[in-house]
Amino acid sequence: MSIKHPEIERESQQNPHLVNLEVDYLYHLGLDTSMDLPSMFGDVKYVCMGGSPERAEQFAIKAAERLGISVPEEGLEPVGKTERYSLYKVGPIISLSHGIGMPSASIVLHEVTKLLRYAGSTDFKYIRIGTSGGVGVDPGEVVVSTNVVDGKLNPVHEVVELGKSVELDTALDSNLVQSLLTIASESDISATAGTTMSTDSFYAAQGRLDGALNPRYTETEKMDFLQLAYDKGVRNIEMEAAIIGAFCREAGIPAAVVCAAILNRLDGDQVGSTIEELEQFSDNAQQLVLNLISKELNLTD
Ligand code: R2B
Ligand code: URA
Repeated sequence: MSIKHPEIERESQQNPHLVNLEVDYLYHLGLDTSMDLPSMFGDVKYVCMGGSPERAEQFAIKAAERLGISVPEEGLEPVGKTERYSLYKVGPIISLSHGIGMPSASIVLHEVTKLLRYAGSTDFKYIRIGTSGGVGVDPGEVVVSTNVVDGKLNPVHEVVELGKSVELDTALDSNLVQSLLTIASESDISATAGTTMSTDSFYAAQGRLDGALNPRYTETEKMDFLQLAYDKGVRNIEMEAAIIGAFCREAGIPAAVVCAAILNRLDGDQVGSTIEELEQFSDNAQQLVLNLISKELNLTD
């Protein structure tokens, strides 16, 4: 007997091959379509994701507080398996870790999107809440990405499929970006709008001089590049925004990226902030997104 895929039947642009699967195993999440996904996830409206499992849990707890959902003393239980990613469900919010880098983020984007479609969820949005290196932006500042460029400063994410290179548009959802900037302007969270550069490494691709290998560039070339990026509007550098923009655009899901700057790359390469400072930086970005969600859900503080 083949399973029912209501969302896929309705939206012809979705992957038509999935209807041939008896059970779709969302392998990295440890969930599959033999489970009652509609009752587990049918009400989801926001997928909030960041790199680390700890931050996914912290955000889930903060979201529960905002929504007035009590958190058991022993903490929140992740749903599915936690070998690769951690997924928490709090009311209409999924809080999810995506790991480091685009390959890791790409896998979980596919699986969480199939999950929500199988669950029959509608009108959901994806927001990455992450960390980044600021460019001319001080540590603690929240950068709301207006657009995303790759390491060559082009607004594309390049993928290789069947031996051929394909360039995907990384544009984010302008309404969601604008809503976040409006919310930021109404709060005391210090936020900057700017272009985000997404790269495939933390070290050379971000022009660092503190990796294990002898850089192929000089300090002057590094600073010239960072200044060029700044002049073109880049305000932070991280490692996932491009795949989030490209994937969500193709999938028709509104997406935004909100990252705390944890250092200013015009001042150096090392992240020297304390754990407490880093927690505060992440909290700034998380609170901004929670403010947006509270407003959209008409929650009073
Ligand atoms: C920001 O921080 C991580 C690297 O430290 C990476 O996931 C990113 O985008
Ligand atoms: N994450 C990055 O990818 N780069 C930084 O500089 C800081 C966080």
